[in-house]
Amino acid sequence: MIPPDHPRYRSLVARERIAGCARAGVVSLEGIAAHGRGEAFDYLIGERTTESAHVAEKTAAAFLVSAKNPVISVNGNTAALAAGLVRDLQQASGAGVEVNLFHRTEERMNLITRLLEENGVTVMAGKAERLLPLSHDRALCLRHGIFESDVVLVPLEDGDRCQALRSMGKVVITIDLNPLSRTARAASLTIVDELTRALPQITRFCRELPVEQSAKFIRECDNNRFLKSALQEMEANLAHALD
Ligand code: PTJ
Repeated sequence: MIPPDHPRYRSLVARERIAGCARAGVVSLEGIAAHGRGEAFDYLIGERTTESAHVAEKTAAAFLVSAKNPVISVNGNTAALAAGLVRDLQQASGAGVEVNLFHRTEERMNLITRLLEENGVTVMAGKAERLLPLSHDRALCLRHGIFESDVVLVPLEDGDRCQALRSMGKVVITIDLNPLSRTARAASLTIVDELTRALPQITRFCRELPVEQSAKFIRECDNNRFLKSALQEMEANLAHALD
């Protein structure tokens, strides 16, 4: 039991959740490593939503509410940390939710689907086909889901799949604390913020952003600018870390 007055309470609770979900088979062992990398970058960004991430979150909402066929792709880490937040975003944006895994097994697909459904998410069902330009099972997705989507939100994604989705002409939005990752650089829009801070903001903006402002955020979206400003923020934090 983690004492609520521990200075690292939030981080320790998330870590415990990832560990528990790894034991249950929801999170892959690789997912534990991915979480640790995320924690390290969160230290660098100051464990808060920066001004530029805030704009990126508004831009993500603008893309989602303007899309014809938006889909949220959920993996083990996202389901473990944010099943209820995915439900809220699905309700606010009208997006479909597809479970799509890097380390894919039928058992994990079923466990993650169940966890999402227990939290009120409507999960897209059907037979996955090899439709993405990737080798092996990473190519699998639903024809009426990710394959036919025009805008796809892929939090904590692998760089290869992000590039494959871009090559299919989709708007790819990711949430990734590492602004140097291949995913962050390949995406149409990267939100450099922690998953559980970012999702509620995107949900709020899906509900609040006036339609006329959506077009402006989409027009002005510049992924490189978001990445550069995250790196500048980290640089400034490092420069003053021990002041
Ligand atoms: O459940 P599966 O089988 O689909 O596997 C999921 C993982 C996450 C293991 C897989 O997609 C993977 O290997 O991802 P990567 O390539 O490690 O990328 C994950 C990225 O997410 C890294 O750049 C991390 O810094 C970042 N990250 C980790 N946790 C968070 C995060 N970003 C935001 N919020 C987090 N909580």
